[in-house]
Amino acid sequence: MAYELPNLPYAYNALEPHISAQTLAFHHDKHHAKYVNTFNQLAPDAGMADNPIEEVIKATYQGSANPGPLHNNAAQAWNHTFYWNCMKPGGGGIPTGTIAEKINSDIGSYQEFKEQFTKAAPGQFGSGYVWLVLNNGRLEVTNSPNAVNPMSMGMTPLLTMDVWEHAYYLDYQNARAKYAETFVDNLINWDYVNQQLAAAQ
Ligand code: MN3
Repeated sequence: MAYELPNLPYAYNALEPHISAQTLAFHHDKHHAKYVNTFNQLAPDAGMADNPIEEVIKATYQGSANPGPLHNNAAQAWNHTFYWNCMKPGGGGIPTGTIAEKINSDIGSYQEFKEQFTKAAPGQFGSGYVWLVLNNGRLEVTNSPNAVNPMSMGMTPLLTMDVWEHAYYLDYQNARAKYAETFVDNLINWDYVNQQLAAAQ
């Protein structure tokens, strides 16, 4: 039961001018495809070809920032599928629905969420991700190195932003903070985040 590379949920140019078609084509067709292929090559040797990918991610996490190739490629396969769904054309800005109320009650305000999320991006040294997670029922903004996914620590991911350079360098060069601000203002698919929150509660 191989993990399949999903199609992007929108056209390559759908997120322009914020993320270019060139970035999405390289990111999905080359980077994400490679992680999926490598995961599918490694899983059978580890006797995990038939396990759900979330199980592989949690079972192979050793509390390390770099738990090894099976973990890294499983997590990267999952993380990218999740990241594509966390964005949409015309997204971002102040959310509606349950997530809006929960941001206000757990984080304080949308402005405070935006501040924490955009600060976490340059705060992640090297490659990694910024996340909005459910941790013991409360929303938290967190970041992680390399491929690490908060599900390995028992949290539920609700939203992620890839802050590996391949996610933004063609469009923003070294300006990771500008990419993060654009992500929050113009790209977040709050409908999808609301779905993740509903599924988790
Ligand atoms: Mn990436």
